Amino acid sequence: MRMICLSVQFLAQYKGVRPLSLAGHVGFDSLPDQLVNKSICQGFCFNILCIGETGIGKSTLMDTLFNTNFENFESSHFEPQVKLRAQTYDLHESNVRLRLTVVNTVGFGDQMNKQESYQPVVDYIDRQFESFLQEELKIKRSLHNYHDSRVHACLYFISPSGHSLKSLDLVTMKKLDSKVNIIPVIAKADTISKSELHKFKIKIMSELVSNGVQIYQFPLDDETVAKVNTAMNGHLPFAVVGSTEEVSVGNKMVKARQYPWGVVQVENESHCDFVKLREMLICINMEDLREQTHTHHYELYRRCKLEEMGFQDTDPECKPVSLQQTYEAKRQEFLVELQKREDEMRQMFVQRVKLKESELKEDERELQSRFEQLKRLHADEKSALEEKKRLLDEDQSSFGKRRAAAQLLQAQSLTANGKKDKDRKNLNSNFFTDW
Ligand SMILES: Nc1nc2c(ncn2[C@@H]2O[C@H](COP(=O)(O)OP(=O)(O)O)[C@@H](O)[C@H]2O)c(=O)[nH]1
Ligand SMILES: [Mg+2]
Repeated sequence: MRMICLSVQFLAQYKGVRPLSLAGHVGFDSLPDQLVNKSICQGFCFNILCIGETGIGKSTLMDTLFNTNFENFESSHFEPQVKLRAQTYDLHESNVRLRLTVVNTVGFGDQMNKQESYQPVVDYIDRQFESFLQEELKIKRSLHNYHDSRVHACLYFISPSGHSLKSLDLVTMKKLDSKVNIIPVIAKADTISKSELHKFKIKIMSELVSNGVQIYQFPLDDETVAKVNTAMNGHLPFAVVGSTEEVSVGNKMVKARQYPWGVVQVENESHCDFVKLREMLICINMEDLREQTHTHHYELYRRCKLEEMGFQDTDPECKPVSLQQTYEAKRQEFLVELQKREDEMRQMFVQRVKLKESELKEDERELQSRFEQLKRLHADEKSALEEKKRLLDEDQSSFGKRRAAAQLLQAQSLTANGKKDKDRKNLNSNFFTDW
């Protein structure tokens, strides 16, 4: 049925293509089988992101869903920031190989600041898109053996409060709904009564709608699964119970959680929605989740990124623009921008030189005036010294004169004294002679 549906779509795409009937067997009806064989050979890849607070039951549900024991690291409630831990496993069922990556949010909801909780998740999803885009843009691409790490499904674990969604739940889902297929689940659904669960589901859905949060809707375009998918869309969010413990019920062992008052069977549809989730996520819609991721979420990321880089499909007059034209236009834009910046830098340089020149001139003027001042000071000091020297010379010559006069006087007085002594001696000798 799906094939018929697809072939009608195929023909509708190519208007003007004439349908022709074949006269006999050609063989291209084996194409679907060729595709199946090729896919089986290549194997499949699926990546699940589990978002929910620590201890809400993420690891247990993953173990229960895939019937195995994944590497589980218990984390504390005191992580300084949210980290995303991705583990990749190789799983085999019959002849089908599945490379499964389980990404866990460690420390989600344990921070005071809500942004610190959702931002690492947003960044992680974008990083996976970015590395795929980078691979696509390479000249030598190796997409056939590229490990596609884009998140195909995001299980968002809601706490079974029975009350309403937390603001962190709404903010996170709103931030992610254009990037990933969100499947909300009510965790530990065995801790909430049946009537409360019913009301809680209605409340959650109405809160999601009123806040414009777009969750993943199981697709209805494939007629073979449209009925079951329609019914399942009405059961969202699935109320799940996880356990890998085997408990004996009747004469068989089943996965269950045992309580003093009874047993909650994980795979019993009247106990919880675990089977619905497994059917929808793995058995029916895994391929659609992968396809939606590529054609919807990745496409949006790619478009925004390429537009940001300046690429466009049409010009303002809606005429198609080739990659070459975009490249030329960008190159021209770049050259104009470069020229503009060069001019700006040149102007800036000239201005700076002018400024420096005027600063230097100012310095020179200042130095000149200081030099003049010092010269004046020096001249003043020189003339003061010369005056002092002149005075000193005068003093010295007057002193010389006075000294000469004094010496003359001294000599005269010495001569005069000598004569007096002689006269006195003569007088004395005359006196004695007379006597
Ligand atoms: N009542 C109940 N307990 C659960 C359920 N799933 C897990 N648990 C328990 O919750 C605890 C934390 O589970 P875990 O899977 O490690 O939580 P995680 O931190 O989100 O990975 C464990 O003790 C589990 O046994 C559930 O569906 N119902
Ligand atoms: Mg865990």
